[in-house]
Amino acid sequence: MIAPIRKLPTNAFGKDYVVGDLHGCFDLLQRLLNDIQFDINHDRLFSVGDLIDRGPDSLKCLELVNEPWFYAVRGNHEIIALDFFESYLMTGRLESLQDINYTGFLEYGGEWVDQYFLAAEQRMTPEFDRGLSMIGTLPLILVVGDGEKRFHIIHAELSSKGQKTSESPVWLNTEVDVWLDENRVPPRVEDRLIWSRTLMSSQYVKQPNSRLQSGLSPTFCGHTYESRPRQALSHICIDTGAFASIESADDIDTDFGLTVFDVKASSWISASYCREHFVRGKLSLNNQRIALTKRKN
Ligand SMILES: [Mn+2]
Repeated sequence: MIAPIRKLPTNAFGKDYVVGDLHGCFDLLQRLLNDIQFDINHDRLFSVGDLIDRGPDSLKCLELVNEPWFYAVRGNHEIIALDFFESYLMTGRLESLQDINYTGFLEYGGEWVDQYFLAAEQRMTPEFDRGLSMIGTLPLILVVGDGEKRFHIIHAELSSKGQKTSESPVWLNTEVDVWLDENRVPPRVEDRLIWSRTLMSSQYVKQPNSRLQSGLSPTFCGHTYESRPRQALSHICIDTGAFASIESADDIDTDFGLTVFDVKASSWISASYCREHFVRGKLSLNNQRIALTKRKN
């Protein structure tokens, strides 16, 4: 089993960016990387997971995991795909692309795998197999840097609602550090980490004084989409519905797209299938740095 939580050093040579749920929208990412003049030799791109399903090019998004400048965590779509292919991963044989154990995979955007199914040979293509094996290498949490420069990458939420062991509505750095030391993420945490929408659907999102949580470093996440990035209790949700922009072209009330966030500048840029121009914005992540307890190392 691969490490469920991984620590990376601060990027001393270039910039760090975070991208929202890609869902196969590889071409939107290319547009954004061109615009920000992403430097593959010095910059890093972090993904909040959900690389696959729904959009036009899931496998290309998955193959980004091979790039030395790209770091992703597992989203619920990656987990559903692993469940769907569980017996294929063990036996190397697949009789049909039916959802025998009902994982929900095909219904929720997984039908793209059909093009890689070799029915006569009862298996998937080698390129697909390579992509599938990459999903298994993705951690659940990335902890990047130390002290004031520290930030986290997760898929959904560090929500601790209903957990007696937590005194705040979200888990803090002190708890994340314990998981890091023990190299495990407790099951009660993992489920929320991947699936929760509690925080992003709560009143915290609407209250300007609830943007930051003392003791929790900026925590980038996705999973729940709105047309703009949002902040709640140090969570910065940058899922702005990349795949939904394919279908919203005729709807003037929606403005979905793919967002890339520049961590140091606290600014974001979004590209969409339903408009030519980019949308840009800025968030404030800084106040909390004063409140963060310093780590000794
Ligand atoms: Mn998701």
